[in-house]
Amino acid sequence: MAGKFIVVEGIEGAGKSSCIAVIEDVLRKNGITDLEYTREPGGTPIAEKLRAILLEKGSEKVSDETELLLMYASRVQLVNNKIKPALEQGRYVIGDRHDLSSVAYQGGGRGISLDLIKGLKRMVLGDFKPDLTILMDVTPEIGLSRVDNRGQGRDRFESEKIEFFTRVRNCYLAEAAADPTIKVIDATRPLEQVVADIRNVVEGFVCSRG
Ligand code: T5A
Repeated sequence: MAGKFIVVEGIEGAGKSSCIAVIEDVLRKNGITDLEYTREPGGTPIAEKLRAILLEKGSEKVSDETELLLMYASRVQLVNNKIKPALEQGRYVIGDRHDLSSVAYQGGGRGISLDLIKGLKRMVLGDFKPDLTILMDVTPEIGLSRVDNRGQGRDRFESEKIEFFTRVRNCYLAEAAADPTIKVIDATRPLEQVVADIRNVVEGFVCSRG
């Protein structure tokens, strides 16, 4: 496709919002100004309804398999109706989470088989994948303390135990070790250092594309 899809991943409070701002800045300074933004779950009217179901702390337990299927239902709506059309027009798309979140959270966190998740992905999205993924890596302790400092309470996922986020983080790191398109940033450090590393990764990506 003519455009490029850059995704930011990480556990809660890893600093994905700050990372997206840096990506945008680097792209604009390189003359890439026609940008599309997405977030997952969500990003289209139907996908946003699924997001509300997924994040609310309701009285009915959401089973792990339902969670996985709703994540992919949301993702397929977003990829088909927003991401692919933008890429076909030659635009850059910056995504707040994508498929790797399902591998890390529903696979690593919930314990659903990674083969099953990757098979489902292939079935509904084929070989579609981001051109670059930036994984903001923090310990769950640091990430959750940042979430709490925002003072907005915790959603259904943020209410999980530390052990859940440790499994999610380990799965993210294992996937990154096996895929050169995933770049890991140590996001436990002060923001200036984190920003400098993100800048280098995105500059390198843009230069490699000419
Ligand atoms: N999910 C999602 C799945 O389980 N499977 C899936 O397939 C998908 C797509 C989405 C939830 O759904 C789950 C994962 C999630 O639990 P969400 O509300 O979109 O829910 O949650 P998050 O994406 O985690 O969003 P957050 O806002 O919680 O995380 P961010 O974006 O990483 O946090 P951010 O950037 O706002 O930073 C948090 C705070 O830390 C500070 C920032 O200023 C901010 O206040 N900060 C730093 N402070 C000090 N030093 C640094 N280096 C800092 N970097 C940031």
